[in-house]
Amino acid sequence: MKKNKYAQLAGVVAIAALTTAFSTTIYAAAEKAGEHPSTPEAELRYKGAPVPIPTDETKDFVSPSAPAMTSAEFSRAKTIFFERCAGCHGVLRKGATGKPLTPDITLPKGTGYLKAFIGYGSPGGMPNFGTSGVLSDKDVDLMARFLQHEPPVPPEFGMEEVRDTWKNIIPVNKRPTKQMNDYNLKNVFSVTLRDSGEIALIDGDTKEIIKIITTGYAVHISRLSTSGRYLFVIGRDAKINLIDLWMKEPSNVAEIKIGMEARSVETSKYKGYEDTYAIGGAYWPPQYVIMKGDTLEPLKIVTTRGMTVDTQEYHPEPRVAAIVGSHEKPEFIVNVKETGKILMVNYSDLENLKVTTVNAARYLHDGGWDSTLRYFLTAANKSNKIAVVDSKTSKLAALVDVGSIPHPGRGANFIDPKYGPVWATSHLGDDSISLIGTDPKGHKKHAWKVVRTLTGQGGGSLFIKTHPKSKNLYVDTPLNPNTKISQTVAVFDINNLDKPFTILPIADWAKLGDGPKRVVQPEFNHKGDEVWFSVWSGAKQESAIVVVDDKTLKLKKVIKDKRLVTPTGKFNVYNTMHDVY
Ligand code: DHE
Repeated sequence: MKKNKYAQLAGVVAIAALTTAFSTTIYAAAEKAGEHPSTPEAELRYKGAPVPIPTDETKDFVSPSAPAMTSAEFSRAKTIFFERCAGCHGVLRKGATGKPLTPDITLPKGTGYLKAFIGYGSPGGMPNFGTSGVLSDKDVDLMARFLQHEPPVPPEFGMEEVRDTWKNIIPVNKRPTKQMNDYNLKNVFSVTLRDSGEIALIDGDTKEIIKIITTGYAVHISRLSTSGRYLFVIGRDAKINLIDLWMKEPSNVAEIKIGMEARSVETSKYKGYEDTYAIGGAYWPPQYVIMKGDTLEPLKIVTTRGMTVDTQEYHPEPRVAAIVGSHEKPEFIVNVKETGKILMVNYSDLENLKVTTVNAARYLHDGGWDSTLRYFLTAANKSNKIAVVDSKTSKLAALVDVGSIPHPGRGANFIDPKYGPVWATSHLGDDSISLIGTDPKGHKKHAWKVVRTLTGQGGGSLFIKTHPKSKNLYVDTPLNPNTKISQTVAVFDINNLDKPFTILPIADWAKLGDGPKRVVQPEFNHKGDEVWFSVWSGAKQESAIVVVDDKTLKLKKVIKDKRLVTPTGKFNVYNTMHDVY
């Protein structure tokens, strides 16, 4: 397995940095000599979008033993921290993707050490904020001093605050009772327009934009209600928009904020509870909120604060990562990132809430179902493991060792010609693709084992996808530092997995101007004969969606429109409703 080139370069840089005095001249010379990788914009964004918490609402603590700071300096440092650092290190700096940065750790290290770290980055993935020019020398110094003070604490967001944000824009009795438009809703796509805080609804048949709908800040993902009528969209500011696809012109019918920062939303999928409940998982405060499925009226808020799975120490900020709706029980399955625990939240009695805690591993992130929709496979990315939860028995089925920093999205299910049904993940930290056996009945020997490891184009992969009707496995690599890799996609032939992969030049096909043009997140149409890719450039640059014919692997259509600002995730209504991937 090749280690991500960026990580290797950063390693050299960090060692150099820690043994050398920290100065702009050194930065400049090293940059010229090509020693310092500058962290690409999209990678910085991936690692942590700005935390949308107003900095004037935090409780601040100035520690007498830490280096002095004026209140103006403290306030600027706080803003920089929320914009650049909190995504990885956590608002309270207890650590997640990034290392813990609480004063018990930072004070003994001192200002010089911290400056070097912030300036040059580290092999563990800390971006080189100084050498890349993202932070000035003055700001690097400011941050090094700030980190030695106690972390500012943002306010809580309980039922009163959540309810205050709730808007039932069009009450249920004023909504249509049947579909009022002619769209083939099963083949509509909801496309995240990350930097414009909107989604584009695109007709998968005509490839025309139906409508652009305003959503939350740095909008993140979409999910569907079981009936396929309601579309739920969550922004990083924890705003959830409920869009009614039955309206003549699909529109927002309700919205709410479930906290100050969030990433995940899901709906109840168990028989008898279709379209009944929705759940949102917040990063800050660390909590999940259960709502009515057709109005978003908040019903129950539950904190995720608690003890970590391994060392059993208290974590004040365990963020909610992926959530899936169980098909086996009236339960939501909730990944708690920093404690490494998976919660099976039973929604059949919200007054006497039953939560089964499944011990997994740190730090839980994204994941999806196996093809039978019984087993949930999810990445514990800092442990380089996939946790497998049996949603029928509410127990951990296995913890499977995979490559470096697994990042499956929802993963990909297919039949390996030799090993039977498998679920696959690609990785951020290396070029491997791990295929895990998922059939404990028919292929017991292979169940919950990595049965095969494919080698892809490189590290920096975020998403992998296939479809029950497809014979192809698509692996993106948007965060690879090499543009030849980040702007293309690898396609494996599922029936001939030993054959080398084919490379599709997706960004070239889009014929765009300058820009990073990262090719991200394959998504199939309803029929399973087309696969859609986003070509993700900067907010002021042209981006596109490229549609490929799955059989021939030929370009079918490029969707370009100046309203398609930074398209990233795409969610086909049918496939998302039914967990087809
Ligand atoms: Fe995501 C899913 C968190 C950055 C695109 N992302 C998820 C999920 C989580 C998560 C917890 C699973 C949700 C679920 O299934 O319920 N993402 C985070 C982060 O914390 C992180 C690393 C940094 C941040 O500050 O947000 C982050 N994510 C990104 C991006 O930069 C991406 C590439 C572009 C964007 O639009 O922001 C991105 N994340 C996505 C997509 C999914 C996702 C497209 C859903 C994939 C799917 O197929 O379901």
